[in-house]
Amino acid sequence: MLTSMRFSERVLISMAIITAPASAAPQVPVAAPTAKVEAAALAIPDVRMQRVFPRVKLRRPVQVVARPDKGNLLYVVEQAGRVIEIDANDPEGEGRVVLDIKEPVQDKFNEQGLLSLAFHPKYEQNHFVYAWYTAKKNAAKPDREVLARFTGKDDGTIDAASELTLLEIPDPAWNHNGGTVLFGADGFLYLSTGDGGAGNDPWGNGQNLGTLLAAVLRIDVDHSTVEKPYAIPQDNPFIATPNARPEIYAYGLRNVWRMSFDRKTGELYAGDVGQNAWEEIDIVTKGGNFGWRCREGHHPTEGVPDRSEPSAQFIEPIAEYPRKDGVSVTGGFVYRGTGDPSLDGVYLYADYQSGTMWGLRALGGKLTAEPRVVGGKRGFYPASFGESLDGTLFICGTEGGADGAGVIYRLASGR
Ligand SMILES: [Ca+2]
Ligand SMILES: [Ca+2]
Repeated sequence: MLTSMRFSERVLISMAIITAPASAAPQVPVAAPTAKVEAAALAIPDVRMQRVFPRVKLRRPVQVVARPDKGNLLYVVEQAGRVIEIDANDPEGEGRVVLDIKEPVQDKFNEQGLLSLAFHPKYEQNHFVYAWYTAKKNAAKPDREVLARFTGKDDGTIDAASELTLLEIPDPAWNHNGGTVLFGADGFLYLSTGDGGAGNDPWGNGQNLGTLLAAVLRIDVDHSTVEKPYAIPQDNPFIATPNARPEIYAYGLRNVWRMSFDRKTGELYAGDVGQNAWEEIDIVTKGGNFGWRCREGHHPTEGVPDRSEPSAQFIEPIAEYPRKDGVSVTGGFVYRGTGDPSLDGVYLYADYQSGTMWGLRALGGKLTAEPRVVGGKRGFYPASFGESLDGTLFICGTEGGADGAGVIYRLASGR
């Protein structure tokens, strides 16, 4: 493993080579002041957590999302099936419930519930909002995961009766349900599904392109077909592959709980929760196979002898951490706000159980600064990071146990 210092030096050297004109001879060494500036640009600062919205009563908040047309409004997803609206201009406000779908949502086990919410990029015009949740079974339907569209009202609430089901995936086990729903700059909806559950992928979903599980999906929700209430983007990678689901954008992913786009580079960062040994961070690329269940982090798994070695077919993670540092990765965001320049370009992520928070820098799928512990809090269970329209980052979760009080912190550089 390279140390960050050695890695920085290597980057500087390669940059010097790239930026030197072809005709320049002899090569001049990198001047010390330039090296200092570059080293500062690659540094990763400590990150402190500042409690915000203390009067908002939250139970198991699992996501904070910003409304695209009103930068002051943040929506907090509660796992049991409620959405709470918070006005950031009213730091002492109590928030208000704008959606309650506890009735259809199955929230019996810890990984179940209303898991993610995404506003359509043109929400101001169409008032569409998308939810990913585990649903209660009934006489007609089994345990399943549901991607549904709801419609917001002019008063800011979301009409529970407006539900339109876009996708239903039968779920073989209570765990590993993904799941982040979000929109890309391309206007398409992205969804992480999880491998179905149990342990060690007993159904072989990880490497199976014929299932929507263990994947990141990409669909066009602005168009529909006779068969489906959505369309398949023309350049989806497996659209012409026999027996593959055309919705699949990337696969070989065990259970991407949280993923986000770097709003500057467009790269999709995902935290893929590991089995018994390694938690990993991936940069999800179109058509990519991220290795599960042949690989866990940078390591071969047991029981798949023919396919467990490093191979060109598997895209390795950009970072990993072992069990001693945590048990369940919560993927975060690359900071792109303007208020905190030292954090620009740092990808933040955390572990749900240890409460540790890390930062790293990456470019083009490769680390440019090794992960380092930047903060976190013992006894805090970070369920999700969130990003406001201006790029301010938040983190939400519970304190005093996984079922403790729901809290939101704002993140800023410094101790
Ligand atoms: Ca499941
Ligand atoms: Ca992997």
